Amino acid sequence: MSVLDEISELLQKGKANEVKELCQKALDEGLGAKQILEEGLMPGMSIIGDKFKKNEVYVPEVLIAARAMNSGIGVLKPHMSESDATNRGTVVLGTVKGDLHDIGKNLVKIMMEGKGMAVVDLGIDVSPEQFVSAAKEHNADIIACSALLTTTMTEMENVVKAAEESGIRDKITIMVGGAPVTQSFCDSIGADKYAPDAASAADEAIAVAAK
Ligand code: B1M
Repeated sequence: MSVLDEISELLQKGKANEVKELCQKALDEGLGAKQILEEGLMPGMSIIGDKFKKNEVYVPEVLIAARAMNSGIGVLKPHMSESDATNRGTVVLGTVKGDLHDIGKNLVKIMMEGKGMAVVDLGIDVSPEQFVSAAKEHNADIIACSALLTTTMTEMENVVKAAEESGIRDKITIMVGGAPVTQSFCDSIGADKYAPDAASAADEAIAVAAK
């Protein structure tokens, strides 16, 4: 079994320490952080997601798998930064109100910081008002919203409305993403940018801030 398959297996079993050690081993063997993420950690989490859907595993198993994924990401993080560039723009980032999923959001943060952006991470369950007030406080270029649930992605429209009501809409780019979010959903709620994954979110953010 390859080290990447082992990482996937151990992540599914929720073995946080072993996942951490194997991610380090894979790096030591010369594998890239991106490859370890995309071919080890993410496939493991995807299998857990499928099992969760079929009721073959339940919330506790998913939580310990998520913890193992986060411990692996922690080891990879220093190797995912492309540069130590100075501030290339400011992003206010969070998972929308009612939504507790943060692994994808954390990856977006890592990728954006890796490109030299300043990221104000508001965490999970972030209300539209919190997004807007943090954007004002930090004079942000971008509000970036993550959602993993079809029931919470609708909160993104409230973020757009809150930005309009507070008078900052013309000065801020609103970016949306997360598994259920699509370009057409982005267009339908009047947001500005959609990104399908963390790396493209960072590319889009750099392009926006450079304008
Ligand atoms: Co949840 N969950 N979950 N869950 N969970 C999903 C999302 C689900 C698809 C599982 C399923 O049924 N197959 C399903 C949603 C169904 C739907 O709405 N269509 C679901 C459900 C139903 C629930 C609960 C309601 C379950 C329950 O309690 N009955 C509950 C809701 C809690 C809440 O939020 N209020 C719940 C709870 C949980 C846990 C707490 C147990 C845990 C979260 C732990 C954590 O995040 N710290 C959890 C997990 C881990 C998952 C799955 C298994 C994995 C999600 C994940 O982290 N993926 C997920 C199934 C799945 O996705 N296969 C599932 C890995 C991550 C890297 O991917 O977040 O998609 P993702 O991020 C991607 C892109 O989407 C993108 O970049 C990343 C990759 O580069 N991206 C952006 C993300 N944000 C972006 C923002 C951007 C741009 C790109 O711009 C701003």
